[in-house]
Amino acid sequence: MVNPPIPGAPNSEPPSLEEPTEPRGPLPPKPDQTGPETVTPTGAPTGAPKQAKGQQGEYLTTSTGLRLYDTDHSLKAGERGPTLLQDHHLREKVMHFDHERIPERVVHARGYGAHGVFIGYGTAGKVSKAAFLGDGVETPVFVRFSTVVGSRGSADTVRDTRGFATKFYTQEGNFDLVGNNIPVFFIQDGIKFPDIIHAAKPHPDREIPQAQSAHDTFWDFVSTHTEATHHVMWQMSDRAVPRSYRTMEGFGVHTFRLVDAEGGTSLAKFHWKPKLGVHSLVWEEAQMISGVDPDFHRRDLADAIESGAYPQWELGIQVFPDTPRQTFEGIDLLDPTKIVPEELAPVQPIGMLTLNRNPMNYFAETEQVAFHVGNLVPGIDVTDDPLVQARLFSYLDTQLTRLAGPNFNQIPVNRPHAPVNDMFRDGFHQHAVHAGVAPYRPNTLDGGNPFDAGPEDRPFVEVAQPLPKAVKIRQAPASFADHFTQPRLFWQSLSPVEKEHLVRAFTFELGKCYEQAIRERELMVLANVDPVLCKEVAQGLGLPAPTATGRPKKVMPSPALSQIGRTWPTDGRMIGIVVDPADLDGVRMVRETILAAGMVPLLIAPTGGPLDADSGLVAQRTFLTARSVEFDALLLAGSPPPGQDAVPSKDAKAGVPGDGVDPRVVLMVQECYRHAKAIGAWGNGRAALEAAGCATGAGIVVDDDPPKALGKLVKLLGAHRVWERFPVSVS
Ligand code: HDE
Repeated sequence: MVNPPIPGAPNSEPPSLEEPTEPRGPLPPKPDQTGPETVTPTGAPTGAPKQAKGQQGEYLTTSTGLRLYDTDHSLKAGERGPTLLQDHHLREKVMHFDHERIPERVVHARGYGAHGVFIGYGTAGKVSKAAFLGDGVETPVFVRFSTVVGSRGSADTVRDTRGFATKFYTQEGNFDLVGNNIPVFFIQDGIKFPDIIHAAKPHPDREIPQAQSAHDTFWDFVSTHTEATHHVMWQMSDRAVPRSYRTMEGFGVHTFRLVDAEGGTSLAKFHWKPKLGVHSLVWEEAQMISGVDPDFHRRDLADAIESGAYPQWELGIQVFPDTPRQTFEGIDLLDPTKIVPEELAPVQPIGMLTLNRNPMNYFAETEQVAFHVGNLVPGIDVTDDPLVQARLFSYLDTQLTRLAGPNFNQIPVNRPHAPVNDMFRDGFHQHAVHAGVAPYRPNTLDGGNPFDAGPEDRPFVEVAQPLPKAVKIRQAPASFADHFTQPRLFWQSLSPVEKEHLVRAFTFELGKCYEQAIRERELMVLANVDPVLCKEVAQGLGLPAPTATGRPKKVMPSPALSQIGRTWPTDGRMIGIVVDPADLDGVRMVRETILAAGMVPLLIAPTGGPLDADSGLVAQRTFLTARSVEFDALLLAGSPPPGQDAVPSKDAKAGVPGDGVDPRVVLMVQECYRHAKAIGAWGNGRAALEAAGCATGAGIVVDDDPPKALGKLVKLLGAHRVWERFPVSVS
């Protein structure tokens, strides 16, 4: 189809050649308005449907639909003259651009979302009448993962709590489960939220550090406000540096009240369990990724979904009897700084979440999604946990400013899939054209519509919860006062290597504080958690370890809190392959096996481009663009070059690059080694191991047969890291 000429437009005449960037006539429209075929990180086509690329049609228009012939030049009084105020297109274009940004979220500003589906198992039926939990019921969802403290442009892999917010578009209205990847919170009462966030955000004078808790104001607050201790323990643990959103647990944190079909109630805590297991980065790796690939987590999620490796989480609940005391085994269920160990109340699976579609537009969907803990459905209610009570106010309130007015539920990503009949009218950005004259009740003019739902119509009815005889008071219950028993439970449940990471994290963060008094005060807190933890951190800081002020209660460790010691599926894991051009057959074989197993091979070569004329193999990374932190494991290819031994000479000195081993490969091997990653080699690939000083030891696998070397490597990958490589001093 050829574009019709626009009468009167300057470009309908041949343009003058004097101006270097002359106005250009409209290009012939593209009949197919879809984007390019999508490819996986490996470069293979995914077969995923092409996304629409064009906007509203063939011609560029103004926002009111007027066709434009030129958007590259403003209207001027002559070629060299001033711009005319009359240029309505210039003014509209710049005005709209000036207002493209909306305020970022005050917390959880950096996030990444995906669409998916939730399928109920029906197993929750005996405790909740929520229809979306029914057997085989499919509910569309939108999930947004986030960091808490950093700005929207900060890095993904900072040490922080992660948000895990899910919007279920159920047939009974939207249900939002706005949770985190840590099951407890810093504070017990919502009135302290501004305090903890002000303390965690960058210092107000210089606005540094960005997206970090390693600074004085954070530690000043948490060392004096000891109810934060349990959360701080999790935040200093490996949980706060997840390997991927796909390998993170999620928690509803608060206790919810479930209502069954007969009106019976139970208390419950929600858990998301990732199918791929819970895995983390090591701290040095996380820091390096912040520079090398600040978008590491969002890229990982989008790539996995695009390549069809859909991430999955099972939703589970811990159920407790709804007793007047609202405690379980002595644990106050209204205290959001407490968990109930899974060994005391097992997590019962109730449904499966699958993320299977990337957003088409980041701003429209991920940025504009508005979660709210008050978005509930029949069968799920909130409790009197003072933290969730404050949240019930905050989310609506913040959306008013962030999304500029009260009609944010009309934005496509927020729109319920259930019919809406709300009698709310007008306001900024009203998109509905409401019929009728009587948006009030009672009315006769609209025939009395809409009507109250009767009991058989499944309305949301708050649980008629009897209240204890009480007086108005600004005070927490006595059971909220124990700030150290559960942090100790967490510490004692970790494996030695996880304990060591936790000690290092405390030592690192406190080591970044300027105020000596803050470090000393936090050591006092740690003394009340566990003397070994306190001693180890004190040693790292070069300070004396204080003794506890209280008498520690005995705890029963909860093995479920440790993420180490199990093996997990390896789907979607990245295996870097340092290519040897002399053995492309071996490389091809290994690459195909990796792909067939649902993992992702990344070929690394000295330079980019095809590896040879006819193998079809292409370098995806070069020694310049690759960095070890991108991979979960590393394979070093290499048949012996003609006339040479596969095994390097005995004279090669550990740590000194041998002949022909590029120093960047040596660095890659050394970093993988330091980060406890499995490393494999075949043939002359051994030379790189030798040159890096990593030829032997736990997690180093060598075989002359490439598939065998890969097989051994993948076996190690199931456990995520090779911690046996390093002796652990903390126990
Ligand atoms: Fe939030 N929180 N929060 N929060 N929260 C927000 O809402 C707030 C809390 C959580 O991806 C804000 O839309 C208060 C606990 C997530 O869009 C804001 C309190 C948990 C997200 C807000 C809490 C969370 C938010 C900022 C103390 C875990 C990101 C922007 C009473 C269970 C949602 C927004 C998304 C976002 C307030 C405590 C999770 C300001 C006042 C506890 C995952 O309304």
